[in-house]
Amino acid sequence: MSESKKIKSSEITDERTYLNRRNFIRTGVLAGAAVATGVGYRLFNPPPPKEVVTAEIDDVIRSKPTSLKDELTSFEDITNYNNYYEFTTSKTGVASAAENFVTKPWTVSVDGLVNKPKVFGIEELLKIEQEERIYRFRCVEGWSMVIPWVGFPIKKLLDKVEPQGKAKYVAFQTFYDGSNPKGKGVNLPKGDNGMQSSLSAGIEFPYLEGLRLDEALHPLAILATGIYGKLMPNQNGAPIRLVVPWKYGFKSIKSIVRITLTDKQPITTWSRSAPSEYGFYSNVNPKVDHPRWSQATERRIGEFGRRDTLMFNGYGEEVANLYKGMDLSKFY
Ligand SMILES: Nc1nc2c(c(=O)[nH]1)N[C@H]1C(S)=C(S)[C@@H](COP(=O)(O)O)O[C@H]1N2
Ligand SMILES: [Mo]
Repeated sequence: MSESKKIKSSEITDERTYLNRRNFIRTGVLAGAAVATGVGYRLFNPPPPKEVVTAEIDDVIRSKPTSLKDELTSFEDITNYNNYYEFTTSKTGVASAAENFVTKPWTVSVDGLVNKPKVFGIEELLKIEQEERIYRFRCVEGWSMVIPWVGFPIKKLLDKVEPQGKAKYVAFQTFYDGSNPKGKGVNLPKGDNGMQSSLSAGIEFPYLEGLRLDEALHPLAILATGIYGKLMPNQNGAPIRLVVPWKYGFKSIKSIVRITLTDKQPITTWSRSAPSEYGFYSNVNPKVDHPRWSQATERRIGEFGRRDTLMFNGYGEEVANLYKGMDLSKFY
């Protein structure tokens, strides 16, 4: 039995709002109701997913052995305890639900306030020098992992398109083929990839995220193409996803198809869904509690007991200067 399966549902909080949960129950969507009750959570868990088979990435520049002392979370836990609402809201069910997700061919459009907008094929992005980055990963729900990502600083991609002086923000968008992207609550049939409707997931799709341009240009912010030296498994956001280690996990948007430079703060999925619970910044902060639970401690997957949550997830020395003079309880 993997460590992740030992986690009791009563120990995990859920990113969705109470309001959303009630909607699920009222509309009789089983998956939603299952998560809401806690008991049902286990009841509706699908059988354990098959092991992920994915290709090795060649020529990864290994991170320095000293980069992080924490023990790595196992490949099994990283690939079988996921949040990817387009597929399912059951964390242990994402791996099997995303099994048939087709991520080849794949393109990422980089556009907006740039001098050289371009549609990049994934092959081209995989030719950018790939580095291993071992980062702590902290979900807003109160669990954490240590993940050996493979990827490259977003800056390397943004440099290619030459952001204009007016560009202040970067908006990211996830692939979506599950239902009508325009209509919240429009429950159209599933696409071929096995994604579900916004209605059953409880958040609007396509999933949107954003960063301030200076955050995106920070050397710790990466576009990840793999984990443990292998190409990104579907459930972790194949073929390319964002990783911003000092922010809560929901900022790390998966399966990116579009990156747009803008002069206005972009709409982001979770803050649109529950503005009082999720802000644009979402920096890990043990002193600013979520309205429904404390953020002071966290449960490291694979460990027993809880650890203290670190300011900026332990990356304060590198990133605190990005937020100088900002009241972080206001800009949460
Ligand atoms: N497109 C998309 N990206 C997403 C999510 C999602 O549901 N859809 N979930 C987010 C949340 S809440 C977390 S904690 C991380 C989980 O990443 P992991 O499954 O690789 O650990 O992905 C983030 N990115
Ligand atoms: Mo999360």
